[in-house]
Amino acid sequence: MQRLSASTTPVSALQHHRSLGAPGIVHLGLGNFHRAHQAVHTARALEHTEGPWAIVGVANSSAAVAQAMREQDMRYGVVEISPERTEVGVPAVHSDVLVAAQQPEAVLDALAAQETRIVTLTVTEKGYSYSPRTQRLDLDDPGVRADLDGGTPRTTVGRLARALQRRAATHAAPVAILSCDNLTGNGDLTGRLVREFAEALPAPEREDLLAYLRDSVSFPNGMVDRIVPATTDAYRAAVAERLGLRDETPVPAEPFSMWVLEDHFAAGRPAWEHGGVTFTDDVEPYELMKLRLLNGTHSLIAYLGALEGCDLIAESIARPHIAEAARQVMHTDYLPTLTMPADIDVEDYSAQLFTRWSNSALGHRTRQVGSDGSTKLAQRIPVPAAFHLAAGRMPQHLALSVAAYLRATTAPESTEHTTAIADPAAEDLRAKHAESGGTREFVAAALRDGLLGDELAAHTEFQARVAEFVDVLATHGVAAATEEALQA
Ligand code: CS2
Repeated sequence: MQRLSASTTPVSALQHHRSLGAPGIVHLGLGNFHRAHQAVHTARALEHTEGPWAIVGVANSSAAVAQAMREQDMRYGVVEISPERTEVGVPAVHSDVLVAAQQPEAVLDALAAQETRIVTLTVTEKGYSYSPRTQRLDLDDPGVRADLDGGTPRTTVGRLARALQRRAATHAAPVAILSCDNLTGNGDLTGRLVREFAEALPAPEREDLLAYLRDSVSFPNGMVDRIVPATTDAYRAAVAERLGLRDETPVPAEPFSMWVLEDHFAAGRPAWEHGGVTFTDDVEPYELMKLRLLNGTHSLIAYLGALEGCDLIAESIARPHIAEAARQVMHTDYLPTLTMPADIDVEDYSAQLFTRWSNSALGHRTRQVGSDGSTKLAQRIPVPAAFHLAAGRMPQHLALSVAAYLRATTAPESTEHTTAIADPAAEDLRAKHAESGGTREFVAAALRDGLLGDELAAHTEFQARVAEFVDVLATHGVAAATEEALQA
């Protein structure tokens, strides 16, 4: 079978027919999410209005995707899949790909190039080198310390700051840095972390970088949303079947996609409004709605499902007691903490979420959503939990979410799907679990170092409730725990 390439891509699948302009965007984090979300919205925008907005994609360490994209003239299929239909599109918007671990200098050059006018990032919650407890740059992180000492930077924040220094010292052209990760106030946070890096530099360097940041760099906030699983052979087969071509690096995605942005681009932007992007002065309501109703509920579905032996999110949400827990956490715990965006109907939005989670054709796995809970949950749970606790109410299903995470992480042997959940804090949590005299003590130890911020670390009642749920999960299982949360 012929390989997907510039010359073999069928016109019917091509999502961007015009010639590619200059590389105006450098993207850090060449994962599936970027390739199915930002790349597709950008292809649609460029199809409408041409411009110098080709994307240079930077993989962090994995060379496989970059290699396959090079072999395919930067082309890959986005396999849009639902139980009703499968469609393959080819967003032809990348002009080059780099691998940061192998080409760190080339990455700095690309970020610092005058023609680069936007830097976008999908480096996941754990890629920002910040302390979830203080929300500040983690100056104890060895990577951050090494980047501050000089040499070729290895962390994302270090890379951005060093590239911005180089821009300031050479052409001083403005640039926007656009985080596309699931973090509250993702643009504000990124800007703050880069400024904190700058502030930790010696005096002359510090002042030059801070002045450039102030005058020429913007950090728009944005909300991103598309469920994008990992690539499997089934998706390679789908491209082969639909296009008659071999694609080594296709991306699966649900049909739904949403991107809401603040329009603060210091050096211009693609006509994304023609590519399905919503622009608004206030992203926060969209961001919080999505982080809590989708992502927060997703975590609960993933941990309860994995603990019950479900491989897929769709399998998990098909179980009535898990669906009920999802409804409860959404409606009772998350919704009261939100001001919904004016153009979104809450009933429609939540019904749509259930449909999206139930997409059985997608193959989205509980282990994918469950992984990295130690960095994800801090974005999803503490603020809503504190909201209810301050009003004297116990958010039962948020406590259950934390309990299910702790149980899945400290009893990985529960099922093959809990075994497969990866988390940078797993070892530490398991050690605390092994050392503690009982579940109460363990939960207190787990939260003590700021896993879910300072407020929950000090809230003994919340911890007691979490501990009770951990025990019920361990001795009676998921159905009993969801029943108990419902009855409480
Ligand atoms: C998920 C997200 O893995 C997770 O934690 O909740 O990746 C989710 O699928 C996306 O944010 C959807 O936009």
